[in-house]
Amino acid sequence: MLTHFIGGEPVGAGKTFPVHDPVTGAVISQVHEADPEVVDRAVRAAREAARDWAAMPVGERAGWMRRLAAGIEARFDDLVTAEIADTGKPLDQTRTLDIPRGIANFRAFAEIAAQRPDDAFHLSGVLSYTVRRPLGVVAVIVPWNLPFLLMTWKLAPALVAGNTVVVKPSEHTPGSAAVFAEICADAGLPPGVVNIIFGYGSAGQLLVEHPWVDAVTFTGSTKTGSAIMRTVADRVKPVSFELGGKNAGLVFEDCDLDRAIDGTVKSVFTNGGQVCLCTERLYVERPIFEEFCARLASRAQEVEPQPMISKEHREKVLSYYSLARSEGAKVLTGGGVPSFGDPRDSGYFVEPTVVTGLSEWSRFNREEIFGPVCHVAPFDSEAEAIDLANGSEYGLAATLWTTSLDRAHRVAQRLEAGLVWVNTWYLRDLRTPFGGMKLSGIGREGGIQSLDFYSEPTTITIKLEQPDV
Ligand code: 6OD
Repeated sequence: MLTHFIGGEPVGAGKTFPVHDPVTGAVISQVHEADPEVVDRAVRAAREAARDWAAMPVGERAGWMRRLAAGIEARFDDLVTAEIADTGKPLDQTRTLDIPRGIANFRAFAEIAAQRPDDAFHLSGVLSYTVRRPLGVVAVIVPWNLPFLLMTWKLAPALVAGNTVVVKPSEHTPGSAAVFAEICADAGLPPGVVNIIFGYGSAGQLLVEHPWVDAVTFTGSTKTGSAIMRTVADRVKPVSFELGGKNAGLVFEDCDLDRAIDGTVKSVFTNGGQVCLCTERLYVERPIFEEFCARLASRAQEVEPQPMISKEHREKVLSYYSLARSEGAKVLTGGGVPSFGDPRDSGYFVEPTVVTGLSEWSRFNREEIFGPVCHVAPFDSEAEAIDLANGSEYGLAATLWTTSLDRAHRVAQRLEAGLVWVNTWYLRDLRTPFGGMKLSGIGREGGIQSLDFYSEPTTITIKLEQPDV
C-alpha cells in the first residue's frame, strides 16, 4: 500500500485506488487517494517549511541536492524496479535514461544554482542590482510517461531555488515517487520541504487551486494545461507548462540515410512513442522517399512493442489507427495489436505503426497521438519542408537530418519549435532552455531558465553620492 508523504511522515488516509501493470493488466499496488483534507495538510506542511528553507544559503541547499542525488544512487535498483512495474518500460532504458537523469537533475541544478551570480547595473552614479527570492510553495504535477525523470527535473530547480513543494504524480505511476519519499526521509531532509500526494486529476485540481500554492509546474496534455491555467487565473499564479506535441522530422536527400533511419526509429518508437518529443510527422525529400518508407517500415517490424500506460490510452491510440484507415491512409506496417501467446495478451500493447498517404489536414496529422506511430510524406524543396513542419498548432520539438552544415543552421532557425535536434534526437544538455511554442507550452525550464521560473527578482536601486570613477 503506497501512502502520501507529508511533513516528513508517511500519511495513509482516505480511499485507495489500484495501479495496473501495463504489461499484463494485473493490479500491482493499492495507493491512498488524496482528499481535500490531505491536500490541505500537504500544502500546510510545505508552507510551514518554506521560511527556513528559503532562508538557508543556496550553497547549503545545493548540498541537500547532492545528498538526494547520492540517495538516488543508493536506491537505484529499487527505483528501476518501481518505475518498470508501473510503466512496463524496458530495463535498459530505465537503467540508462530514467533513473540516471534523476541523479543528473539534482547534481546539475546544485551546480547551476550555486554558481549563479546576481545581476548588477551601473549607470552615472546609479547602482541597481537584483536579488532573487523563491516563489514559496510550488505544485509539481508529473505525468506518467517519464515519471522519475520529470519529477526530478522540476523538483531539483524548485528546491535549490528555495521553494518547498507538493508533488502530485500521475495515478498510473506512483511507485518511483514513493521510493523517492523514503530517500528524502532517510537523507533527513527537513520535514515539509518535499511533500508527495497521490491521486487522480481531481487531487491535482485541489492542489493547484489551493490559495497557499504559489506556482504550478506541469508537464502533460495541452487540455489539462489549459484547465490549470483557468483554475489559477484568478490568483495570477505563475505557471510553467510543457504540453503536447506533433513533432516533425525533416529528412533531406543529402542526409546520411543509415543514421537518419536509426535516429528516426528512436524518435518515433522510444518508450512506445509516449514521449512528448517523439516524432509523429515525417517529411522526406522525394528522391529518397520510397527507400526511406520501405526501410523505416522494415525497421519498425523489428521494434519490440511496448505497452501503452493504460487501457484507456491504448484505446485512444488504436482509435487513431482506425482513423488513419478511415481517412484513407496506406498502412506500411502495424496498425493493430500484437499477439504474444502469453500474459502480455492481457496487457496494453499496440503495434509499432508507419502510415503514409494522408493530407496535412487530416485529423491524424494534426492531433497528438502519443503512441508508436508516424505518418510519412514527401516534399520537393527546402521551403516546402519548412512550411510543412511549421503547419501545426504545436511547436515543441523537431528533428533535421542533413549533412549540409549551411542547411542545418538555415532550416533549424526557421522551424517553429522550442527544440531542434540536427542528426540526433533527445540529446540533452541540462543547462539549455527546454520547452515549446504555440500549443506546446508556456515558458522554458532548464539551466538558468528553471531558476528564473522558480524565483523572482527584486531590483534594488541606489543613488550614489560620489561621482563615477
Ligand atoms: O528531458 C527533459 O528534461 C524533459 N523535460 C523531457 C520531457 C519529455 C516529455 O515527455
